[in-house]
Amino acid sequence: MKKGSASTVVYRSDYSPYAWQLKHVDLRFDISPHPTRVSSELSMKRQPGTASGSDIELDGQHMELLSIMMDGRELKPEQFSKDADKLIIHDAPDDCTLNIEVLIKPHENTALEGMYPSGDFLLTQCESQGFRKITYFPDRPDVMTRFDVTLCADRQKYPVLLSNGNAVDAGESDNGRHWVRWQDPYAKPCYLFALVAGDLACLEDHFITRSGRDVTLRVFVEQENIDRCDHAMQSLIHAMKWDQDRFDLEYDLDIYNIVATNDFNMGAMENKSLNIFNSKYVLARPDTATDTDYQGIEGVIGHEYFHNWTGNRVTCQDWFQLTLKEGLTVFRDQEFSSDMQSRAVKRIRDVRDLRNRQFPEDAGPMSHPIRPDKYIEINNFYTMTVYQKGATIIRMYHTLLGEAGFQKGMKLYFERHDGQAVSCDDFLAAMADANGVNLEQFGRWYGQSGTPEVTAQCEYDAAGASFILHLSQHTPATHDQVEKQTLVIPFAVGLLSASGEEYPLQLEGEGSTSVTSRVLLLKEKRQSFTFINIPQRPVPSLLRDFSAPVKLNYSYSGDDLAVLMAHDSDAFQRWEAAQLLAQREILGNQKLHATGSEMELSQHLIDAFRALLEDRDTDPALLAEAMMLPGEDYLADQMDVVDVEGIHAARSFVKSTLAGALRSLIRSRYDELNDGAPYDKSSASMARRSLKNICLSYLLETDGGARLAEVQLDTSDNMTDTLAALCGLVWTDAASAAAASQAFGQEWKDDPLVMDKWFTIQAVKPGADTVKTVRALMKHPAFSITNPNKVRSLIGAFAMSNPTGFHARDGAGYQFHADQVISLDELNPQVAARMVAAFNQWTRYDPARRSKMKAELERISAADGLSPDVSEIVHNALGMEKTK
Ligand code: 0A1
Ligand code: ZN
Repeated sequence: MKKGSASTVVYRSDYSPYAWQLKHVDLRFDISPHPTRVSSELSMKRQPGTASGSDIELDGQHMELLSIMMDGRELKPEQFSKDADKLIIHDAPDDCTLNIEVLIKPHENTALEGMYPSGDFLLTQCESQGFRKITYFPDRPDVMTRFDVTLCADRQKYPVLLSNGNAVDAGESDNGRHWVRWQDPYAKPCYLFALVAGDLACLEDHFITRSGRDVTLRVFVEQENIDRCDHAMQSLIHAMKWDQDRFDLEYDLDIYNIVATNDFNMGAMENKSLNIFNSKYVLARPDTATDTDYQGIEGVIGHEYFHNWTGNRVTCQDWFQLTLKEGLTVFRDQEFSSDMQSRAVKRIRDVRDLRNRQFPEDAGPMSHPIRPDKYIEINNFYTMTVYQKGATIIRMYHTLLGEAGFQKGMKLYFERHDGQAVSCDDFLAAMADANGVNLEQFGRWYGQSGTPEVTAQCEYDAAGASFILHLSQHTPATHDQVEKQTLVIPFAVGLLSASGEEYPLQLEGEGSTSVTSRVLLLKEKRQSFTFINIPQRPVPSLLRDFSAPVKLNYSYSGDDLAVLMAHDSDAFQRWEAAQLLAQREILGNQKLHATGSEMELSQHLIDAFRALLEDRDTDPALLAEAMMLPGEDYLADQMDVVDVEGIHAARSFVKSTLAGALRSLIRSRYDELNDGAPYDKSSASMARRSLKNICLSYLLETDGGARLAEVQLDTSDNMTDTLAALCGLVWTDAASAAAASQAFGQEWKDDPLVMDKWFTIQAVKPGADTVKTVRALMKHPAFSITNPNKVRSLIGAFAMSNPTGFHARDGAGYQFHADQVISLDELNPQVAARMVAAFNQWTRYDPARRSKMKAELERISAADGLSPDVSEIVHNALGMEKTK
């Protein structure tokens, strides 16, 4: 599919309401593989008091207009005008009915937006602006209406016909065709519309809501996958119950359908009562899916379900408000996963993700506030910033107001806005009004981009037994915004004695307290907090639980970190201390490597890791997180000019030296965890597997490690253990790696999701040669450039998760990647735009790499007919040089 029309900038400040009310829409789809005929009936009424004239403006792209009627009469050519994006009907009466017929060609749609094929079935994806590729319509989230939908198709080829709401009627028609009529009683914007037509199998279950509604739950998949739906179904049931218990929110229809597809641009989509999922977030069987997959399914099923209230019942006024539904719903899914699994482990993973991916985004060419002020292509704004940073802003409301205050705010938000399309300001107002607090300054988080830096300094007065914490904040200028304001930063702290006891935190002027953790509010540029009755110089535990999305500047001593790692009552802080120790060690060695000196490992880190390995009290999943060294990208982010090879060499050195020094301890922990117990998916078992496999990854750095991995590979009864062993063999270049990898590829050649893993293992193997493997794998029969999962697992993994491969000195990685972006853009601009972002950090590298990346960006930018999606990102990336 050829891309859209010319790039125009859309500004948040230009918002104005739609001039018409859409009272009702009736749609009929005559589905056939080639053109599908879409007939619509729109009942329109002019909004009283709107200034605009009597034109009705509808969006529409890539379709053939067959006919338009107004109030039963065919429109004459002079009564409407049409271009590549819009249909304008002139001089419409204040109340009118439009009947429009169009033809669309789902089978030519490779962009996977609008209506498109997947395997033998057909489906739609409308968020954010895909409905305009289905029929002419006011395609904006603030136009909400009730949809009646009739689907008509060949019964044999498309026995299952699904849309939103309730199936109210069905029947047979001529030529072996049948039809089903769906009615959604809730008004919704068109981005929540969906249809699915195909021969799908389904798993069915029920959930009785708190008030007694019996909801039929169905998970639809291609026939061969019917044995992989149980976990998704259980996750859905858990999510429905959790939302009642924790948020007092109940499901509002009698049907909840989920459909899994192999062809999807994103993770999943919350269409009203007809969620459509990337099969990666539905299908799981112990032998095909890892523990991470199982957890991902639970999280994404929860996320889409939670959207039913935060997104669907209350939606966004315009796409600038995307974080209204996404930040809030990510917060809700994070809380759900925390309540289902380990809260501390979930928090660590979320923070790691934010730091590794959102912080660089916010410091790069696509930097934007969680509520952006302008965009060219809205699809480029489904970002880590809008989603993950957005969720941390919601988490800060929660920290400031407490669970009860937060829930009071949510209640008022729904009381005020159920059934409406609203803004982030409305959410803030509900939180503020429900709690009688002023959140005006807090609201700046919505409009300010960049990662704030908080600098801490400590002063201890032994004579007065007081401890002063000086805090200051500064947000560096970003590509999109130079002037920055002072924010409200909730800063959680604790104070520990040298032996690890936590002191009660009494601020000067306050009465005594037993509280040992508290949240300070940093609202000014600088503020000092004096704690009294602190008998010894304490070890400060700062920014506990990562209470705000900031970078903390504080130089803990090695001894301080050892105290925090061993004793902090906040598990997140113990992990953080371990990470800081490891980070220092790796970056110190990178410097040695850069000057050609011998690398060395301090006893500090060895002792710290020994303590982790000897710890039999802590959750093994937490220990595993602590043993995971900071990633190369995160380390790169700590440097002014990234030293690709140096970071890799230093990190590898630290890992293998630790492995050598602690080998027998690691081995005994591995043996103890590798107890031959059959697989189960409980959190406790997952935790044990995660520690076991981290131990294996260290043992693979030592003699005999490969043998252990080979045995694990042979005896494994689950994909987590299998993949850990295979990755280990491939990445350490074990003698058996090639044969093991080939056997795996052969065994799973017909399983798309497992093959994605196989592509990724090979794509992220460190080293400048990997680009050749990736190029060769693109010819593998299981690879397809039109399938987003394949593109992400091979090309995306190489460019985003293989620094020594992608940044190979000769520029071969860059050139390969640019070639792929250019050819992908012809097919699927959304995915191409995600891929091109691999170049976004180009100005952070040495001059030779910079000029090679820049040349590739320029080559992409000059490509014929570039989509607005890719062009917006490339344009910003190239603009980065000016700000350096
Ligand atoms: N709203 C979905 C994500 C999503 C966004 C855009 C899509 O197509 C362009 C598809 C899905 C969610 O947050 O899960
Ligand atoms: Zn979402």
